[in-house]
Amino acid sequence: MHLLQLFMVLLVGTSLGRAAVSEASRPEVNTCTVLACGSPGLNGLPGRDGRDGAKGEKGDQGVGPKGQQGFPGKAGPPGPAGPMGVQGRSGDKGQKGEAGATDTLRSQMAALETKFQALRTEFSNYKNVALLQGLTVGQKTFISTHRHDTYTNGKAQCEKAGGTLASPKNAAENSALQEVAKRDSKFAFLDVNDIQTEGRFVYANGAPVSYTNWKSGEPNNYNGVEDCVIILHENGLWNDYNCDTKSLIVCEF
Ligand SMILES: [Ca+2]
Ligand SMILES: [Ca+2]
Repeated sequence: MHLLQLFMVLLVGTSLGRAAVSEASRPEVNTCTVLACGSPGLNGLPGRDGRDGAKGEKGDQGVGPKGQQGFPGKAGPPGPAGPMGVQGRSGDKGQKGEAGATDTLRSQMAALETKFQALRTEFSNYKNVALLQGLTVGQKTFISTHRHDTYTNGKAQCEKAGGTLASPKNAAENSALQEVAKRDSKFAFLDVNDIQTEGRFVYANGAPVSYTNWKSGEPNNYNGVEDCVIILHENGLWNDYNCDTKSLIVCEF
């Protein structure tokens, strides 16, 4: 008998033996198991806690959802004083604030007062200079321009300066004007003419003359062209004269 055949015989015999035992121990009627058919027992007491296990390995850091921001903590204690800083550059000067209305008016009044005093001083100086060059009689002052010009030009020069050509209204004024003309050694035009009506002498404003000091034989309207008047510096007498013949221009203020 070969080994394989011997092995198969042994394998079959073993199986038959097991089957015979199972058949002989099997109950004939009751087929239920002992546990299934008996009364259930009471639960036993829980066992004692086991010993702590060995420490496990550190787990991976979890990534949970970000929580809400907490409340700010209390202020900490003040820190030590820092080092002294470098002094900064002074700032630009600020604009002047608006003064009250009263202060503004008072300031303007003070400024005007100062300006007025300066103008009065300046005017006084000019007046002194004028008095040195001119001559005052009563409220009237005669001032020579030291220029020789025609009646029309001379009249315009005086009016531009705020005055008129000299026009003495009495003997005192006539003497004063003669004195001014004598300084320039020249006869001077008066603010008198008969341009409008021959022989009817008037002031430049058209009013008839109220005072005259004619030289003997004047006015003669020499050659029919003498419609203006001059005062002779030698004696203060008047003579009708040609308006276009240049004479000394003396203004009165
Ligand atoms: Ca005339
Ligand atoms: Ca004449």
